[in-house]
Amino acid sequence: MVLPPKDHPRYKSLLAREKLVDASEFVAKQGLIAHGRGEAFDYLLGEQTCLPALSAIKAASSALIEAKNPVISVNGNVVALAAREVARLSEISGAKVEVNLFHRTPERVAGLTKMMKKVGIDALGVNADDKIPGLSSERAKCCSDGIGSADVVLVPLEDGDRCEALVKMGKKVITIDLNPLSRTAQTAHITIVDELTRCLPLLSDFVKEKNGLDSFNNKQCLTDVLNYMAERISS
Ligand code: PTJ
Repeated sequence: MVLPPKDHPRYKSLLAREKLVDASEFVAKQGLIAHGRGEAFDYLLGEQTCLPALSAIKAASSALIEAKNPVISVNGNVVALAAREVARLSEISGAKVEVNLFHRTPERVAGLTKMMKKVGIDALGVNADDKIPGLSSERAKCCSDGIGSADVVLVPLEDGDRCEALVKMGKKVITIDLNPLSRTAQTAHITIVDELTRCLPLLSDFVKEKNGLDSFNNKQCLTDVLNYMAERISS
């Protein structure tokens, strides 16, 4: 990986791009487009965690603390950008990690599982023996001892169809998505509108401190985020 100079004003952004390029064997090409969309929304947030996002992170912390069988679902972008942050959250919360891909190939699942192994996590996903009902995409394939039997699923950088299908299965769905208007953001129970690598450490800290928020309204939170963006634009 070619590291950007640390004093570059866009260091974090350049580093994220390098990480995606470095793992390009296992990141979907479409994932690069998704990342660009995320970057654009992050500009509107001022590349910082806004107060409504902080409430959502606390609500997510409560959900993970109360969960009996939580699972963190990871795709190519998530592993490339945040394998370590996912590993820490998994260790602190006791959540299993499952590789679940939209553009699924056996090679990508195996490669991403290996990348999680390097950070100490035995991720599920290779032996997918279960299906999420109502999905015709490859994302339906999941593990019965992972997403299949989970009560709470954290699905960062998700596509709307699966989010909806997981909600229909009766699971509590937490997502991380910089786009507050996406179908995923609108469908999940708890939407953290924040950048993945910025909010995961906060979420892990809150879970560790048993710091949560029980009363949370996702629709109101999304409205608050949109108002925050609008105020930033108008000022
Ligand atoms: O690895 P695969 O095959 O499972 O494919 C993964 C992608 C990301 C290609 C797939 O899930 C996809 O197409 O996702 P979408 O529908 O483009 O949604 C991704 C969402 O994540 C978009 O709304 C982006 O704004 C948002 N996003 C992108 N990068 C980040 C992000 N949100 C938080 N942090 C980011 N770094």
